[in-house]
Amino acid sequence: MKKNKAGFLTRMIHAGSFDDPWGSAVTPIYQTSTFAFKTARQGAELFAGEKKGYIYTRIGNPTISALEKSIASLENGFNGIATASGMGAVSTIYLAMLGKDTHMISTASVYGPSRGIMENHFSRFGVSSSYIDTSNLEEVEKHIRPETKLIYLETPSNPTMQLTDIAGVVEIARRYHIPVAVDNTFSSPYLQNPLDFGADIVLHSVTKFINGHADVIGGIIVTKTEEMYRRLRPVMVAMGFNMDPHQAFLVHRGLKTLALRIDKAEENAFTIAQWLEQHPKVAWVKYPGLLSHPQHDLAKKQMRGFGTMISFELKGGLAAGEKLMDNVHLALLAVSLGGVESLIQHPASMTHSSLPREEREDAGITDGLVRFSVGIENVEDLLEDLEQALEKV
Ligand code: LCS
Repeated sequence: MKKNKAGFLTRMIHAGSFDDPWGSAVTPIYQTSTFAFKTARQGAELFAGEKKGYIYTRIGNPTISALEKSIASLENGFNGIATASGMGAVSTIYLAMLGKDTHMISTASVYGPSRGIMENHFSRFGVSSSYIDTSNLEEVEKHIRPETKLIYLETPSNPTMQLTDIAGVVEIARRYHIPVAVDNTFSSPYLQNPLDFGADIVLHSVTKFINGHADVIGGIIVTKTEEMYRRLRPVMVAMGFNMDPHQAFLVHRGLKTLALRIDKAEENAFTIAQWLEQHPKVAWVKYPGLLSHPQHDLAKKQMRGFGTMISFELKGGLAAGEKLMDNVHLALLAVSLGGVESLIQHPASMTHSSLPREEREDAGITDGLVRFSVGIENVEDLLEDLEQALEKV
């Protein structure tokens, strides 16, 4: 059987692995910075791209390649480009696709620094951007300019849980020949495959669901075509945004239980979202699985599940939210998400604090919004913990 044609779980375990001469069951860690050439001619051929092989770990490494191939298979893409962090993946895409006097359209409520580096740094080099409500397709088309060279989506978005219709945006973008990149961190390849909806590039902070154990920082880009891969990869290599072999080994190990972890955490998240929605002290809950989510139907169409991330606001706003966060004991009060352990945090003062208040509010990130990344603990324990903390509010 061709491994790339197998089911998701089979590919999650086997895709990307290669036949190790010693029969190693998992891809070994090639902890080396450089690779010896057999002859000067072979070295020259590798540099010229005439032969396949490894030269230097910033350019490529077998442990990293195995992870890249494996995630590319799960995203139904051509190949992967692993990076030192999720922000390394974001930066590689911006650098490769944009330049002086070009323009980017992006989802307003993306992860704070994805917007921060554009507005604070790329802007210094003459790149302009429009952060808009990409869930509104008319808005997307309205903001396209002749110099628009990238549409960058995050769906569901961090932390508002807003969805963008990927196929809808792609349909517009194609008419203007603009590539579309999608940050798929919140869904992971298990719940959503943006390339299947026509996107050109998908990226992840593998720090989150793909690694899943809150012990590694990393990122990855997967492209739909070889041409796009050849455009992005040299930028990652030249900028030194590469992943490290040991990092790749850990991420690959975590990846092998991705679906199992998400299934359990999602079951917990569904229960918690419904429970919060009924709670008298809760003003609103955003979870794509709830009928009250404004894009519940789009979630059913575009995603294979509703994920493990919940945003909510208490009736008492920020003061009440702070009281809650100070009193939960089981969920850690910490940023990041997508791990086996539950985490709770306050985007306005933490993950999205780099954005001016006006931009945050525009994007729907209210001061009272609390974000909950649901883990795989016993759901009764998580509920009991939330209940006792809410009693103190
Ligand atoms: N994209 C999304 C959607 C993210 O949530 C993050 C990090 C990144 C990119 C950047 O990835 P990193 O460089 O951290 O691997 N999100 C975080 C969050 O919500 N809390 O802490 C980090």
